[in-house]
Amino acid sequence: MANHTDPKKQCSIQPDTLAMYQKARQEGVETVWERAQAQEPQCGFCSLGLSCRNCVMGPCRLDPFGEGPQRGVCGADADIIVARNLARMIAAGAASHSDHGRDLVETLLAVAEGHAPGYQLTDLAKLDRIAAEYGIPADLPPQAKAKELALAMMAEFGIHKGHLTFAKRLPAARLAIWDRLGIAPRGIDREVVETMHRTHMGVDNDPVNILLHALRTSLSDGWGGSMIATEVSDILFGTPSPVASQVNLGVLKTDEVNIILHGHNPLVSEMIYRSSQDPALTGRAQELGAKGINLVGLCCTGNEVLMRKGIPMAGNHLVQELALLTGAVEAMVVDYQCIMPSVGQVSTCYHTHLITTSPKAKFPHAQHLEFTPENALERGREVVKMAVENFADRKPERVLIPVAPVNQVSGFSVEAILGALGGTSAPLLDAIKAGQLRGAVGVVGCNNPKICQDLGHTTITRKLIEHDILVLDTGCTAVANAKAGFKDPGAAALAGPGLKAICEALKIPPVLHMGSCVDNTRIMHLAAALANALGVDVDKLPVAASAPEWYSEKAAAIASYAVASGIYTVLGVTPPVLGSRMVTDLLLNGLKGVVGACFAVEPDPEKAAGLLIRHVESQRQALGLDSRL
Ligand code: XCC
Ligand code: SF4
Repeated sequence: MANHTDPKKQCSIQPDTLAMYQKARQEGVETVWERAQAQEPQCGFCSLGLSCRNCVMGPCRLDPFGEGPQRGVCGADADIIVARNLARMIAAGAASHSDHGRDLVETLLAVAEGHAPGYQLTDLAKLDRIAAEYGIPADLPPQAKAKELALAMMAEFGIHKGHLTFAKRLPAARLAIWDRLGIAPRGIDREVVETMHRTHMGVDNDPVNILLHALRTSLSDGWGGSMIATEVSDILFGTPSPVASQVNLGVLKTDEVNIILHGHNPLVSEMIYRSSQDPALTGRAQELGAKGINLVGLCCTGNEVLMRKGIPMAGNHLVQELALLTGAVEAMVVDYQCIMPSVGQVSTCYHTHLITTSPKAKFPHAQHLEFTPENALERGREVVKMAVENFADRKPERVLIPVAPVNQVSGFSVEAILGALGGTSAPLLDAIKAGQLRGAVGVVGCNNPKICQDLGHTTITRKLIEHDILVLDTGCTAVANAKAGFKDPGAAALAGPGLKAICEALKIPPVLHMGSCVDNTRIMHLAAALANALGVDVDKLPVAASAPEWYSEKAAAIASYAVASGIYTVLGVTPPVLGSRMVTDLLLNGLKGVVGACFAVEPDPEKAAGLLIRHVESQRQALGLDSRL
């Protein structure tokens, strides 16, 4: 692993990253790669999950070689400590997604009550559909319906009786498995809190019981907090449909005011988008010598506005510092999650304003302009104005925009995919049954400096489409694949003959962008719809998931809800569990007999693609379809 962080080795496969990394070295600006290098060798106890600081009788660490201590001060052994640590990791991820979902629900309520002037109910048909799922009377007018929906969703964050509403999208067989295991999620917050409780010293000391609850916690994210975030975002800002755009650092413009939207929640970025269209502000930009105002995205908030508005994407996780190094960014506006604390420091090396917007997420060297549902419209204007005025301070001699942008098509919501197929999943299933399409794989997740940037995503994706497997991507994978050109409709040429023919007929790329990381729930929703249409449980489908370069606690939650929903998931970075043989064996094998799916870990992306292809083909065989095994 150590070599991956050797700066003499390539840190990325992407020309824009490599060029900007060069500039960082020349200008002496520290980046994530130097800091990763400085951490080597990383702590072996922590890497194995064998350290615990859950109480101050500790911290404790257990000896993986069996010579030193085998129990913490309280008596916890390796199995207990590893299981507790993993459960807390998953809970933190579920909490992050779900708290993001809550912010949207609160805004939905504010809109319904008429005190969120910048926001509106944009997709009323979707409001109708979601309200119907929640059993809200169809004949209510939109505002009243939105209010009922917001209140019903809020109730699901707390104590709730029965299943979370969206879990009913799954086949009954799946819910029966959860009930039998006692892992059907109840309240969204409740499962996270219960994880914190169970992992306190002296509560749950059965590693299997801890891990089952960790799965329940992840399900409260996947079929609760994240899915609510996706669906409410669509109601407020519109359900995505195919849209052409561009990607990589080349989307920044030398002659325009550049504003980067970074983070996760579309509540802020949508308001900035609206203000950037304001003639008074574009006029002021022109007075200062700029041709206009250029909004671009980073990470998942970028995915949100790309999916709905076609805003171009500057890059994924490991590009965030490098984007500032172009010297062409007037403002980076952040909400929360995946924003490196270092961006404030990097922004001070240039004229860039770093602007924070959430009371939950303040940063060093940033200016804080807090957004609420009530003030968002006004605040959006203020932020754009600050960026525009800052154009005067740009130093043209320090600007480097290293590459030309790559074209991409984005915006593949479940509605858009089914719409392209004539309104039902039948044509998709027919293509799978006929073997023209072998199956589908969700390739998702982050960048991680332990891995050459985007190598994992693009290697796996290319192998899958060559094998006639449709790739659905989100998050930072989606950006990686777009940069590699896989989302240009011309990329059909890279696919196997079956997938190629489908893409050409429908004029779609072989890699469909389904959104941000909370939008992994779009993939889950599609999988559930396919399972229902086929009359089988999700774990019988020729589908799989992969997180080749994950770093985040949120990714741990996503992978867990995918597996607990019946989807085999291959990780490219080893989670900190190897200190317990029992936990490792449960994740890699035992879960298969329990939830019908398990994890695999394979750092080599070629081999990981092989595992995914083999899984899809063996699922086909089990369904009685032709198989290339
Ligand atoms: Fe963050 Fe969502 Fe990971 Fe990218 S993929 S590094 S979580 S921005 Ni979500
Ligand atoms: Fe040590 Fe147990 Fe406290 Fe963890 S909970 S720090 S293992 S004493």
